[in-house]
Amino acid sequence: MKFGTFDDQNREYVITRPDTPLPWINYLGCEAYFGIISNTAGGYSFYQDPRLRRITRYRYNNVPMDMGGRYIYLRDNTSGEFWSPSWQPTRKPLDEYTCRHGQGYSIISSSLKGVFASTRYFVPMGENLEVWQLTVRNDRGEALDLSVFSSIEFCLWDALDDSSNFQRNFSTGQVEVEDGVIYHKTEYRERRNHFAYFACSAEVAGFDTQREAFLGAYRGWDSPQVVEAGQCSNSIAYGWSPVGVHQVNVTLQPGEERQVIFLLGYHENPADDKFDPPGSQTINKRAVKTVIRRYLQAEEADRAFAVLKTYWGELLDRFQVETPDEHTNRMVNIWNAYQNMITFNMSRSASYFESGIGRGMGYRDSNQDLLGFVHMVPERARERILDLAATQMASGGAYHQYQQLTKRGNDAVGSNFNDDPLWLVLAVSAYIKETGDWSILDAMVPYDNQPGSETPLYEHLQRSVRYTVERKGPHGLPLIGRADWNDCLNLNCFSSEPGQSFQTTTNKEGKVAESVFIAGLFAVAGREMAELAAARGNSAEARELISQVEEMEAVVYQHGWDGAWFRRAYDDFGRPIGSAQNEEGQIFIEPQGMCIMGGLGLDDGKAEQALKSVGERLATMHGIVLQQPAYSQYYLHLGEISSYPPGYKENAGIFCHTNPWIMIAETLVGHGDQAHDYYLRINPSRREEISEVHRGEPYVYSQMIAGRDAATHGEAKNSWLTGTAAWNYVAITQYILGIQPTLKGLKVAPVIPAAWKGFKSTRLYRGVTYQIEVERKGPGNLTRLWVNGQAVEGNVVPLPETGVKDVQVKVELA
Ligand code: BGC
Ligand code: IFM
Repeated sequence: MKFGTFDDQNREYVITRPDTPLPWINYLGCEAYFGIISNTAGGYSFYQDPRLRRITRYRYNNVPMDMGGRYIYLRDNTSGEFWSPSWQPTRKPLDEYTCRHGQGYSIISSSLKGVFASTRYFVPMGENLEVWQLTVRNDRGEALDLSVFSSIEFCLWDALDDSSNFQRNFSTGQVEVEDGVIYHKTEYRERRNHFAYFACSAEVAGFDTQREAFLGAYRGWDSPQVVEAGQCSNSIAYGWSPVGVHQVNVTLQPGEERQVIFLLGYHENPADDKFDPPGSQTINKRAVKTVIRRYLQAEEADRAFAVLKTYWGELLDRFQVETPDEHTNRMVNIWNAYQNMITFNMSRSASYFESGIGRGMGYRDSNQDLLGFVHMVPERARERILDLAATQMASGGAYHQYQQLTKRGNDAVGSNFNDDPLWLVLAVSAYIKETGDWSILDAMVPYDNQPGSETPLYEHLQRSVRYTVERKGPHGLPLIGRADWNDCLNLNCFSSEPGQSFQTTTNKEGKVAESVFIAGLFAVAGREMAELAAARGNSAEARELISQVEEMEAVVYQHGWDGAWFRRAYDDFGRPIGSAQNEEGQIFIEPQGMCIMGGLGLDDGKAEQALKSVGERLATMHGIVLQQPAYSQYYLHLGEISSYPPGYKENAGIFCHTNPWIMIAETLVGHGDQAHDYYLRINPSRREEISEVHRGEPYVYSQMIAGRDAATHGEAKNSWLTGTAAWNYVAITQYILGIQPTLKGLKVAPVIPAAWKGFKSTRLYRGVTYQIEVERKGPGNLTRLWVNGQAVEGNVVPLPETGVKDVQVKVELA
C-alpha cells in the first residue's frame, strides 16, 4: 500500500493522503538556519544548534502525534467553519490534499469546499529565516469572506531547559509587536544578542502572542478559541508561553487568488552593535527591517526559491546514473544524495527520532557521513575533517561526540570507543581521492582544541592508526574499549547502574575484551594509510603499515575465524562472541562485512564462505539482520545489545548501516546479482509498495528495520539521520556501479546484475565531467576501457590534462 508517489522529474515525493503511518518529514535550510517539517506542517526550527538555539517549540512524544508546527488556519466567515489546510491540527477531512517534499522545501496543498490553499515552506540561501508562501484561491461560484491565521509557538531557546525549568520559564517570556511584526525577545535582557521575528506580508487584522489567549483555556491547537470566534485578541505575552499569530482578512471573488507571505526569522546582533545600547529595554529591530521587507515581496520569495532549486539541482547533477532499475536511479540521483547532505548538516542531532537535545556531532558518524557528501561539497568536507581532527586527543583517541556551536569534544559522553580514531583515516582518504587536494595533510590541526598542540593532519592519521596498534588484547586483537561501531556491544562489564554507564575502563584496569570488527576496520584503514604514505614517497612507512595489517590479518585468521564466518569479539573473560560455541549471537554481520572489505579471506575462500553464512543465517526479505540467534534475555557481560527485545535495534534488528558492507563484500567476490539484490531489499523506494509494513518515509533510509524475531518484522524506525545513507551510496555507486575515485583518477569497475545490459552515468570529478557508458558484452565482471575513443589498460581513467572539461568513458563488461 502506498501513501504517495515519486515525481522524479521534479525530484519530489508527493504524499497524497495526510494520515501517513508516521509523520513523513523533510528538512528546511542547509546553512545555519534549519527546520524540520512534516507532511502535515508539524515540526520546528532552530539556528545552528537544535538544543541551544531552538526557535519554535515542539513536544516529542506528544498525543496526538506530531502536534506543534507551522500551522495556518482558514476560516470561512460566512459559515464560521474553520480548518487547517495542512490537515493537522484540526484534522478536518479535506477534499484534496498533497504534500510535495523536495530538496530543502515542502509544499502542502489542499482544497475544501472550493477553497484551495497551497503553502510553500523554504529557507532562502544565505538567510536566517524561513518563508511560508501561502496562495489561497476561491474555486467556488460565489464570493468568499475568509480569515487566515498563522501560528507558531516560540521555544525559550534552550530546548532542554525549555521543557523542564518551568519555575523560571513561566516568567521569562517576552515579546514586542510593531507594524504587525511579532518579535520574540526572551533572553534579550541579559544577552542582548539574539531574537526571533514573525512577519506577514498583508495588512494584519489582529495578532496574538500569548498562547492561552489564542487557544483558550483547556483547548488545544485543534480548536483555537480565536479562530473559532474569528477575531484575534491582540494579546501580549508576559511570561507563560509566547506564540506568534497573525490574522489576515481576505475577500476573494470567484476564481480570484491571493498570496500571503509569512516570515519566521532569527537575528543575532554583532557584539558591538551601536544601535543597541546596554540598558535599552527594546530590541534593535532596525537590523532586520530590510530583510523582512525584501522577503515579504512575492517576486523576491520566488527568486529565492529559484536560487534554492538551482543550488540543489547543481549538487545532485554532479553524479547522475541511468540504470535499468528505477529504484537505483531514483535513490542515487535524488534521495540518497539528499539524505547524505542532511546527515552532513545534522549528524545525529535533530529528526523525529533524535530530539535535538541528546547528541551533538558524532565523531565516528560524521567521518562516515562524509563518504556520502564529499563529492557534492568538497570545501565543506575539508572544513568538517579539520573540525573533527581538532577534537582528537593527543593519544590518537577521540571524543565520541562534539557540540556544533562550540566545536569542542563533549566530556559528558567521553571517549574510549576504540574504533573511533580509525574512521578519520577513511574520511581523509576519501577526501583526497575525490579532490586530489593533498595540502589537507599539511594543515596544522590541534589536539583537543588546545592552542600550541598543532601538528600536520597527517600526524593525526598516524596517531589514529597507532592508537589501535598500541591497544591490543590477549589474543593480539584490538581492545574494544567501551564499544566499537556497535555502541551496544559493551563487553567490559560496564555497570548498568544509573550514573555508571559512562564509566570508562582501559586495559590497565584489567579490561581485556577485544574486537574482530576493529581488526577488519584496521585492515581497511591501514591499507588506505599505506597508499597515502606511498604516494607521499614514504615507502618505508607504507611497508611498515602493510606489515602491521598483515600481522593483524594473521591474528584474525588464528583467533577471529570461526570455521564458517568471522567471529565478532572476545568478551572480558576471553570467551568468543559471535561463534558457533555461543548459544545465542552466534554470527554477527559487522565482521563479515568489514573483514572482507579489509581484504581478508579473498584469496582462500573464507570471504565466500562467510558470505554464504550471512545468506543462510542472517538474510531476510526485508534486509540482513545484525546477528542470530537474537539474545533472548539480558546479559550483563554483553551490555546494552541484549537490553533490546529480539529483532529490534542492535539485538538482531536489520541495522541498515551494516547491509552495504555486505553488498560491498559481495562485489569483492564478484557477485553482482547478490549485491544488488541486498541493495534492493532495504532500498526505500523499492519498499514504497509496502508502506503499511515499512511505515517510514519511502524516500529515505531508516537506521533500522525490525528483524525476523520481531513482532513487526519489516517495520522501519529512526529515519533520516543514519550512516546507512552514506554507506548505501558508497555501495551502489562505488562498488556495484563501480565508479570509484582513486588517488590516480576515476576507476570504473562495475559488478552489476547479470541481466543488466549496461548503464550510463555523468560524474563531475575534480572539475571534469565524465560521461560514462557501460555495456555488457558477456556475463562476467572483466572490464575493457576506452577513454575518448582510445583503448586504455586497466580500469582507472587517467586524470586528463588541465583545461580538459569533458571526458568520454566507455567500458565493456565481459
Ligand atoms: C542506543 C543505541 C544507539 C547508541 C548510539 C544507545 O543509547 O540505545 O541504539 O546505537 O546509543 O550512541
Ligand atoms: O555505530 C553506531 C552509530 O555511531 C550510532 N548509531 C548506532 C550505530 C550502531 O550502534
